Amino acid sequence: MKKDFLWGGALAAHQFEGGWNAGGKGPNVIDVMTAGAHGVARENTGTIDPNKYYPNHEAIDFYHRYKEDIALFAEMGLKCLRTSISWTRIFPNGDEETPNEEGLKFYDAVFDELLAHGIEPVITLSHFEMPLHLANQYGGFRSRKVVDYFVKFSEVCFNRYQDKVKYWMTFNEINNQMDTNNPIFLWTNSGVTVKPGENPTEVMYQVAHHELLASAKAVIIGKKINPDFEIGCMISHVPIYPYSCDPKDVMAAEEAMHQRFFFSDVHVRGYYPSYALKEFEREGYTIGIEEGDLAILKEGTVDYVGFSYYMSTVVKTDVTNDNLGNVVNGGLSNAVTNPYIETSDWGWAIDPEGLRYTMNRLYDRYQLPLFIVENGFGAVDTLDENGQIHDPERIDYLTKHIKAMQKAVDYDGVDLMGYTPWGIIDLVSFTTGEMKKRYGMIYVDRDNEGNGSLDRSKKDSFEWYKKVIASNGTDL
Ligand code: BGP
Repeated sequence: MKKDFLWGGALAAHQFEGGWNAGGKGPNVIDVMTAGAHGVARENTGTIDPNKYYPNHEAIDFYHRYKEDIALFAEMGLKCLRTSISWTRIFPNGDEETPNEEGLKFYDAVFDELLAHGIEPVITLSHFEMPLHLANQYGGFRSRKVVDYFVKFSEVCFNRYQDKVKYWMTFNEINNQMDTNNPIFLWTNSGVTVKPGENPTEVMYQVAHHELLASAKAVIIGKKINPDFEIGCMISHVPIYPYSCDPKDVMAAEEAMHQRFFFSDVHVRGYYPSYALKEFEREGYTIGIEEGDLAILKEGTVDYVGFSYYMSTVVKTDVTNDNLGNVVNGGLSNAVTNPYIETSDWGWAIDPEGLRYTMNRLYDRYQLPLFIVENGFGAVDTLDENGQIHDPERIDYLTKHIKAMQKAVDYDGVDLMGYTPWGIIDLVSFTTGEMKKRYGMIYVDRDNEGNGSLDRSKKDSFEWYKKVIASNGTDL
């Protein structure tokens, strides 16, 4: 890999910080979500119910242990750490005039600690952490006011951390909400719940317009504050394969891929793709786009394409799948299982070739540097009699994906900035709220009910990844 390749790890504030009401932080949309399990949806309780358990409230308590954790990240040799700034630490309700100084100071301390260890912060501004007040009071990104509040929050962060942070992303996995069958996505991405009688897809596109506008405005302001900033988008990329070479299957996959590309097409190109405009027309969607919006989208395009890659999926014509609302089929009613590949315990298809395929498609389409900002293997880890974790399956998953990534770079010529595997330290799962779905190379003693010492220990993958980074990816 190139000399300055950003080997790192990825996290998100709500999944690992804890301290949900510390330092003046306000509640966000995830703070009202209980724990679910594989196949059991998380409940959105709307307000905090003192009788319920909310896994994100304490998470793994990085808020109080950041020095210890950053020392471990440094020992592993990370060149960068991707995390998010929790919006409600900075604006507890979202619509205040002035930011919360204590929240700003927390990230000063975290970024200083990272930089002191030679670790570059890579920052997502919105990783499912919208202030609850903005969701309840304004209907989240249904409202253009929330566009202004997000832009203000971004501006405050850009100004404050302009000498500490160079790499930014606006919205995490902004395209998740294309799956309107699963209410967790519109809620966590945008603070939106669909009302009876509404067309969920039309609501989603309206909300999407506001987010794309907010992202473009943030990019424009960010570049004025510091022209050296690199500001990217972040999409979840789950490639969709045709089930067979039947041209009907091929076209079904092509059409479904519009879902995957819609957001990045606008982020990168600065205009709505023709297939989306045709869809609005065909379905009779009325999307409120005000004068001047399109010029802003055009001006505020991104510098790089950040994406997550976990799995691939398959579609087949003439199939109707009634198991929607399931993360694995991504809301596609014609999704089927891929007979050629294995899945994780959570049903996620393990497909390293799909990463190379994705990198080629994205690079070909956009001709911008790519950044793999999430990839990983969620699994149950078991302690042996000596309290050690041996995780050969995780090492195997990551090795195969790194090899596929290297092939895309060395053989296909894709320009890649870095690789940050997801959940470098165990954290709360986003989709299920569980602790037992672990991605980390550092184990955290905590279970699904919130019991455990929170002590940290190294898994086998810790030493393995350390060696990978030290050899710049040659010693796998
Ligand atoms: C992505 C999110 C992350 C993360 C990851 C793994 O969708 O950006 O926040 O959690 O997926 O998903 P899960 O935690 O549900 O296994």
